[in-house]
Amino acid sequence: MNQLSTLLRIYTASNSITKGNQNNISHTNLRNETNNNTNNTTSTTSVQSNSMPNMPSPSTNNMTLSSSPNQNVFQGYPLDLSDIAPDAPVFSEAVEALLPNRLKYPFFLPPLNYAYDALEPFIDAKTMRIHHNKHHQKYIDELNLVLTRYPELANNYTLGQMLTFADRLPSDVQRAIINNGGGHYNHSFFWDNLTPPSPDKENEPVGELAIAIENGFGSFNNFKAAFKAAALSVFGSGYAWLVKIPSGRLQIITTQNQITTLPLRAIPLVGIDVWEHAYYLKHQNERDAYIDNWFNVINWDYANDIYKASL
Ligand code: MN3
Repeated sequence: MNQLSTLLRIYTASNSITKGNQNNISHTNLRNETNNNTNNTTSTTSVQSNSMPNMPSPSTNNMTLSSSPNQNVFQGYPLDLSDIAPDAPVFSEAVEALLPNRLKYPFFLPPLNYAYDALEPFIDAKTMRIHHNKHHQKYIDELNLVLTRYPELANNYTLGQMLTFADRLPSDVQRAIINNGGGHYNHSFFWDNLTPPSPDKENEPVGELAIAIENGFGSFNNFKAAFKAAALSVFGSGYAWLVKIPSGRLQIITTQNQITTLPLRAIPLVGIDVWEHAYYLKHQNERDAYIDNWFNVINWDYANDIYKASL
């Protein structure tokens, strides 16, 4: 089965299965792209899906990890990254320069390119402040803490490498790095992928990416409808993404919790955080309205820069 059909199956599956199995199917298929070990993948998802959907709860997940019967499935220390050159890019240098891939330990909260209230009225200042200062910071703190246990890993490999090759991480920290490293990566991207709204024009794709979206989805409106459906389909916490997959095509995918697009080798172009902490203060349970508002503050220039760098 080629990668595209697998990706399509991810999205289709999440629309057609029962609630109880939804997380596992989506996540398992995603990880199966590069990882034959489904036991650990499935257990990661099922553990996380039991946590509160609106809280990062990395400490809770770490505690669950230590009592998991499936934890001893990878190589553990010493690292099984011996064939991976330290600091080697996963994507091209040009693409990685625009993404959080090159971030290295110790990790810090990146400043926003705009004020907390700059996305009003679409995303409110209070949500932005708490989301950035508290939620994102928590992932970073947990990631730095867990990496003190593996200096060789911390000092040699980029965040992008740790997440791309997460199936090879030491088993006792693997889940914590997927959760908290993924949280750092996804949020770092999410902030850069937002921009203050323009008062006098509709926020639409630009440049080469605009053409690629037209070609891939028929029209921007078709893309919006498909993307919104995908974002609504995420059960519990996760993300919807527009990515460029290795074959070169654009694709909409979803990921659970803080799973990134990296295990798929998919380059993120646009991504929406649909954890409840991203919208609950302003929109309460109305994810639908949050998605509509978010479309007004997508940074299409940034998305197009990434796309152009990938060509
Ligand atoms: Mn978030």
